[in-house]
Amino acid sequence: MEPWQEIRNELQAALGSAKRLDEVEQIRVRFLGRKGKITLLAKETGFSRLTPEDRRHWGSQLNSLKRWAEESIEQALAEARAREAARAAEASRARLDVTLPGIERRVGSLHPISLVQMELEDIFQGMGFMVLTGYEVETEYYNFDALNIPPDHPARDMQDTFWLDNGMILRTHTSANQVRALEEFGAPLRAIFPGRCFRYEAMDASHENTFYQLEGLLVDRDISVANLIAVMKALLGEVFHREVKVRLRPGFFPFVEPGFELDQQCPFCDGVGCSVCKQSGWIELIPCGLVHPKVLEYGRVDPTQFTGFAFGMGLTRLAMLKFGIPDIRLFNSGDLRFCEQFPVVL
Ligand code: FA5
Repeated sequence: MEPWQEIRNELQAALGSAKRLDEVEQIRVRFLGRKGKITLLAKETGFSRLTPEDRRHWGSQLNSLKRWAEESIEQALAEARAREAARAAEASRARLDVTLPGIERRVGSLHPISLVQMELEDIFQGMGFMVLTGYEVETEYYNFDALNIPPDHPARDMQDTFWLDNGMILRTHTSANQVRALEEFGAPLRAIFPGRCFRYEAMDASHENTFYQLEGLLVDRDISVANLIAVMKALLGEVFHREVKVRLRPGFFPFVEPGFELDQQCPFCDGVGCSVCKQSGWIELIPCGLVHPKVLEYGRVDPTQFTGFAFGMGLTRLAMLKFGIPDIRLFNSGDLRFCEQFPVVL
């Protein structure tokens, strides 16, 4: 066998069994180093003693052997390097560095309106009320007509309405659920309707065009104003964690008769007078009244057998009072710094 063929076989076998980078490096030195087999073969050939023809033959064989050896070793080195990089990556994945700083997990918080809504739902469910949400996009019928507010009634102007192209409206109040609930469940009935309402209004610190109300409806036999006051007092006592003084003033809403505005003694100054209650000692809180017989009839409930009360509190305004929030526009601002200030209760 020609010597270059022997060296080729030997190098191939050596590379085949070398896996690590340093092993391949050693092979490179063994074959191509200063005293490597290929280098020595070239030196020891004694070209001057060869015939010109043999010299050409040996020269070209030696050159091609050297090129082949260099390429093969280079490729083996690259493969060994890639294998070692993969091994190192695997090892660093498997290693746990307990000195690294932890990854901060941000805990979300509930919107203050959600907090108040959840609290009220709990209180009312404890008094046997069911929770119904209804529809934000409503018909004119349930929002107005079925509540004893016919098209030409001036009370429609009390609530500026967003009209949709298809004749539907964005509900202006949660009272829109009253007749829906009566139709569906009949009497006796205890239900609350928390939800978002919309009014085409100019915005300021206490008026939003998108705000939340929580409506309550209780229909049963022999329900009177005394029942209404008792439920309202129980509710406010739970929300403000103490006994709350209330008073009723006459109020007008076509769907209740008689109608009232329920005021709460100012929880910030105990009725003495402060900036929150504008020195009056009272805060106007919950419009309410006894359900108008016509509304019961629209809901297919016999007004000679049943009476009821209804109230429609501003959930957004209640949240302002409870948390001392000075500007209603903060609620819809989407500013996380605002939401993060409220305790997470789950
Ligand atoms: C009503 O919407 C009646 N449906 C309430 C009612 C229900 C009366 C059942 C009788 C029986 P009023 O328009 O006053 O009433 O609104 C009720 C509450 O919603 C207000 O007291 C206030 O807290 C809140 N509210 C009304 N308009 C806005 C507004 N633009 N921004 C924030 N809160 C508002």
